[in-house]
Amino acid sequence: MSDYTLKTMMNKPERLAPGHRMCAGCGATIAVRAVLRGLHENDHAVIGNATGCLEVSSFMYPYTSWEDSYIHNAFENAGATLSGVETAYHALKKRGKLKEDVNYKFITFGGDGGTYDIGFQSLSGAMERNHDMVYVCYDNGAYMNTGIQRSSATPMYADTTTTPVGTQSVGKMQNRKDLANIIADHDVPYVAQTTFTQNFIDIHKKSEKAIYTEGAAFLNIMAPCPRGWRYETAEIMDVCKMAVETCYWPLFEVDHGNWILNYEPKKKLPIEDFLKSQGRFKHLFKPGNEHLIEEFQAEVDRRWEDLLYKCSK
Ligand SMILES: Cc1ncc(C[n+]2csc(CCOP(=O)(O)OP(=O)(O)O)c2C)c(N)n1
Ligand code: SF4
Ligand SMILES: [Mg+2]
Repeated sequence: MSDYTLKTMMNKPERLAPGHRMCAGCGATIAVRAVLRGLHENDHAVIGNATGCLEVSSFMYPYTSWEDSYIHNAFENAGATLSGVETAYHALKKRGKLKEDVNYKFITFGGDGGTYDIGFQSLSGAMERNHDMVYVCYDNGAYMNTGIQRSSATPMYADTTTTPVGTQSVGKMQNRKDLANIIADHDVPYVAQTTFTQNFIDIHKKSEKAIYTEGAAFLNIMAPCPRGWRYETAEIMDVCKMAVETCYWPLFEVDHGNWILNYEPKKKLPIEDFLKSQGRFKHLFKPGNEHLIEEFQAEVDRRWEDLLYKCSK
């Protein structure tokens, strides 16, 4: 593909049918639809999906929203299942048991809980073995389906049901794990971080690249959840924009070891511009909590400088 304009991309056939039970405006379904637009029209996919909001709401046997083959996985083995399917496919193709002109791609979707935490070992194994597959994490920064519990992707100071803000607590005490960096350290052919911005050009390009790069690829997509983050549904695009403009969620890719920064804000905005859009950070704006925002900013700055350094080499 060379034309990634929204008009062209939106005219592609949908591979996730409407009628599923995700909340209106959920970032997870937006992520899935964008990723699957990266598939060339005549190609097929085998989709793996770890348990989570996306899985329980899009596939309720005998109903499904998925137009492609679909396997529901436990958290722990989402990476392993698709690496097994991919291996079997290539073995059968080699023996001439599958049609030559039919192409399948292998894509796993997992939430942050299923990816950063519970399924991390099978993801790491699949990446290290360099299976020809894409693992997509839709990162909404908590275990949303079971009631907004913190995960290792939850940002510091977020108010969740297991890190509740109160007289004795200012929210989650730890910084979020930087999973894109960790997977890049596996030396896989392609790793990228993206979200919904720039008329979806960034996510569409990276999805196609991830799907058609030979070997293992990992996409980390910030996929906001209006319920857990506590913002009005229609504000999703502003929330994503602020994540990128404050450098909380930088857009970058690591293509065969080459670190590339895809967007550098002309003027990096203060982290307050991202935090104030969401109820989960409301307490940070109470008088006396200014130092918490300063600490948050310092961590964003540290990670941003680290990324600039990697991309400058
Ligand atoms: C091993 C295991 N532990 C716990 C659960 C219960 N459970 C189902 S969905 C879910 C939340 C998943 O969170 P995440 O992966 O971030 O996806 P999200 O719900 O946020 O989309 C949990 C904990 C489970 N199904 N399996
Ligand atoms: S709770 Fe959040 S992640 Fe789950 S379906 Fe609703 S918006 Fe999506
Ligand atoms: Mg989640």
